[in-house]
Amino acid sequence: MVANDSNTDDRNDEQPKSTDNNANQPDARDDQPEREAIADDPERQERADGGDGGGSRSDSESQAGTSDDQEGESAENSKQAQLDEVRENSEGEKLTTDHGVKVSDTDNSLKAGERGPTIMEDFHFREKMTQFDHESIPERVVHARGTGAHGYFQPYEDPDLGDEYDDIEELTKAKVLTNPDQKTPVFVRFSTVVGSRGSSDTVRDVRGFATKFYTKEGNWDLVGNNMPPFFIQDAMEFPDLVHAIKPEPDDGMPQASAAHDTFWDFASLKPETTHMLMWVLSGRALPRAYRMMQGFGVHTFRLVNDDGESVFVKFHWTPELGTHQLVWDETTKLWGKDSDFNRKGLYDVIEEGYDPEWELGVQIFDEEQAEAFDFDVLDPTKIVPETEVPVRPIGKMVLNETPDNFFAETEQVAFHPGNVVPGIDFSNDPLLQGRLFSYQDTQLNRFGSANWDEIPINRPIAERHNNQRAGFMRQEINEGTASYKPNSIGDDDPQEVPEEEGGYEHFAEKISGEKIRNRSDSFEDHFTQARLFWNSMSEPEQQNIVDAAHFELGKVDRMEIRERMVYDLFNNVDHEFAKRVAEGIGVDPPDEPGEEMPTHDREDPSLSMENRTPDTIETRKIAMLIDDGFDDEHVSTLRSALEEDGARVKVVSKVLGEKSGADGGTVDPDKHHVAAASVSFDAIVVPGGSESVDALCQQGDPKQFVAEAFKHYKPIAAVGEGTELFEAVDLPDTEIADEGDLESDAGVVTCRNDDLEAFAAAFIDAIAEHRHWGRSPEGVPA
Ligand code: HDE
Repeated sequence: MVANDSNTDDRNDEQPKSTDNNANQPDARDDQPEREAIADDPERQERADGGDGGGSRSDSESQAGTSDDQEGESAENSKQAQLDEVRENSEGEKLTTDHGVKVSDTDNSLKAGERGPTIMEDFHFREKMTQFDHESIPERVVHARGTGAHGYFQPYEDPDLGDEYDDIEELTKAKVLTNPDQKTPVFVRFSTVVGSRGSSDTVRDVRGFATKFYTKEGNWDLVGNNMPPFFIQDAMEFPDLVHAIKPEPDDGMPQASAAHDTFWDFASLKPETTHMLMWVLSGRALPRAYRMMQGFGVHTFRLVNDDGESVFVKFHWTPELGTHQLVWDETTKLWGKDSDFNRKGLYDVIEEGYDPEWELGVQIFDEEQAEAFDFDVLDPTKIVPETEVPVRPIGKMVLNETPDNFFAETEQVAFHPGNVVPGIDFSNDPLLQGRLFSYQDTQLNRFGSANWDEIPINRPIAERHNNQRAGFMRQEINEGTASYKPNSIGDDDPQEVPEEEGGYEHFAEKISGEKIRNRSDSFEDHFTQARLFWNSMSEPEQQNIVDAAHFELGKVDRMEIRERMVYDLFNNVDHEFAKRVAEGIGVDPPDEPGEEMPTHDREDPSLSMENRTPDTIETRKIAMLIDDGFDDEHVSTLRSALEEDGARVKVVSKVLGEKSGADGGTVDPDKHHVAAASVSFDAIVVPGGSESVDALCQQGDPKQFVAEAFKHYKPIAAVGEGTELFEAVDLPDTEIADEGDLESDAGVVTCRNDDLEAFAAAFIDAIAEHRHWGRSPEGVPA
C-alpha cells in the first residue's frame, strides 16, 4: 500500500489561533474561553507570559510591546505577540454589526412590503454596503502585486569580516546586526514592480525584496530589489521611468510589461539604464521562486559604530536554495495556468513546513577604497563587484509564518527606506536621497492619514512616545495635558535621548559645495559594468539575454527606437551582442563596435546564476505521472528517496480519485490533468507499470508534460515501462536507456534495470542542477 501524505499541513496546528480583541470590553462576552485558549496554546502562552507585547492593556509596556530583557526566542515572538492583541476569530461566534448589535438576517434588505422598495432605516444594509464600497485602498503605484511572510533575523556569532575587522561591533552599533543572542522579528514583502495588483506573477520584471526588521531600537526597513543596480541615477528621473514602463497613457496597454514603445524609447535615450537593462533581459527577471532569489539593498549605505566612525556598506541577501530562473516560454504559460505561481510558492512551502532562509551579507569599504574604484559608489546604476570586495555573511533570516490576513498584513505593510536605527545611516546616493521623501509621501496617499504607522503590521515593537497624537483614525489614546515641547506641565516628557543612550544621531559627514542642479562626472561611464555583466554570463545565459531582447524590442513598433537600442546602447556594451540582437529585430547589424564600448574582458563569476546552484533539491516540486496499474515499488521507492532529500512529490493522473497499483497498493492523486501543467513543476518522473504507462501513452496530456518539461530544460526521468512514454514523445538528440541500463543524458534520466536506488540518485543529481542548458529542445513543439 502506498501512502499519499504529501499534502499534510501540520503547520496550521502550530499556528497561533486568533485572540478576540473584544474580550476585554465589559459586556462583549465572557473572556473565559479566550483564557482557556491561551492556556491550551503553548506558543501563545509564551507570548502572554514572557515574550511580552501581548499582556494586558493596563501594562504600560503593552502598547510598545517589548521589554529590555527580552532575548532570543521570546524576542523572535515579540511581533506576533503584539499582533495577537488585534487578531479576531469568528469561529463559533454570532454575527454582529460593526457596533456589536447581533444580526438576525444578513441576506434580505429591509423593505416596505415583500415586493416593496428598500427602506433607508436599514442600518445593517447601509453599514455592510458602505464597508464594502470602501474595501480597497489605492494600490502601490509600483510594486502593487506581492506576497509576504513573517520570520526572524539572527546575527552570526563572530562573523568572518576578513583581515581588516575582528568584530562586527567595530563597524556598527546596530544591535540587530551584532547581537547573536537576539532574534529580531521581520516581515518581508516580495513583489513585481510594473504590474497592477491583479496582474501575473511571472512577468519579466525586477522583483522587490522589502524587509521590515522590528528591532528593539525601532523599525529598520531594508527596501531592496532582486537585482543590485538600478535604472537611473537620480530620484528626479523616477516618475519618467515609471510613466515610460507603465501601460501607455492613451490605450492603457500593455499590462505588467516593458515590451512596448514608451519604455524602450525612454531607455534608448538614457544610456545610464544600460547596465540594469542587461539584468532585466537576463533570467534574473524571471525568478523560479521568491525563496530562490537574491536580494540587494542596491544603494551604498553607511554603518556607524559607537565612536561615530563610519564605513560604507552594500547589503546582500543570499538564498540558501540557490538563485534560479524560469524560462520565457514557461513564464508566459504560467500567466494563464498558474498566475499566482510565485506568491503561492512562498505560501505553500511555509505551510508545508519548510522555512526558507537567506544569509545577510555585507560588502564593507571605506572612503579611501571608494575613491579608488573606477566608478562612483554613490551611483546606483553601479555595483561593487565581488571580485573587488567580497560579501561577508553576518547573519541569517528565516521566514516561518504566513500572514493570517492578506489585506491587514501584506497589503497594509508600509515600507520606508528612511526607517533606520542607530548604527545604520544613508549615503548621498541621489536616488536614495529622493526615496527618503517619496515613501512617507506615498503612504499618506495610500492610507489617507499620517497614522499609517499605527497599523499593527507597521507598529514597532520598540516603545513609541511623542507628541504626534491626532489625525485620521488615531488609535492610541495619549494621556496627559502637554502635547508639546518644551513643557513644564508634564515634566517635559517624553524626553530626548542623548546619542550615548541610544538617541539616533546622523553621521556627521562633512559637506561643502555650491547649490547645483547637475550630475557628477563620476557618474558618466554607463558601459563598463554592463560589459562586465555580459562577460560574466555563460553562453546559454547570453542566449537568454539575446532572446529576451528579440521579444522586448520586437514588440516595439518604431524602428528608430530599435535602432537606438542597438547602435547607442548595446553596441557600446559588446559588438557581437549588438549584432545578435540586431539580426532578430530587422535592424541592420552595426559594422563597428560603438565608440564608447569598453574593451575589458573582466568577469565576475558571482553574477552568473549558474554559479549559484547549491547541491540541494529541497522544496523542488516533482510531478509523478501515473494511472491505474502503476508499479507499486517504483512509486513508493521514488517518493521516499525524493522526499527524504526535501523535494515535494505530487502525483498527477488523468482524473482525481484513488488509483490502484499492479500489486494492489493505492494512491490518491494530488492533481488531475485539467488542473495541472508541467510548468508548475521542477521535474517530472514516470514510474513503470505496463497498464499505467499504456494509459499515459494513449492520453495527450502526459506527452505534453514530458515534451514541455524537456523544452524548458527541466530534469525528467522514467523507469521500466515509463521509458516508453519518453520514446512516444521523441526527444531530439537524447539517449534513452537500453534494456538493463541506466542512462543520464543532459537531465534525461532513464532506467531499464532493477537498481532503483541508483536511478533515484541520478535523478536527484539532475534535479539539483536545476536546468540542463546543454540540451537542444528547438525541435520540440510543446
Ligand atoms: Fe521604490 N517605491 N522607489 N525602489 N520600492 C515604492 O512605495 C520610489 C527604488 C522598492 O513591498 C513605493 O510603498 C522612488 C529602488 C520596493 O511595499 C514608492 C524611487 C528600489 C518597493 C516608491 C524608487 C526600490 C517600493 C510604492 C527612486 C530598490 C515595494 C508604494 C527614487 C532598492 C515595497 C510604496 C513594498 C515601493 C518610490 C526606487 C524598491 C512610490 C521615488 C532603487 C521593494 O514610494
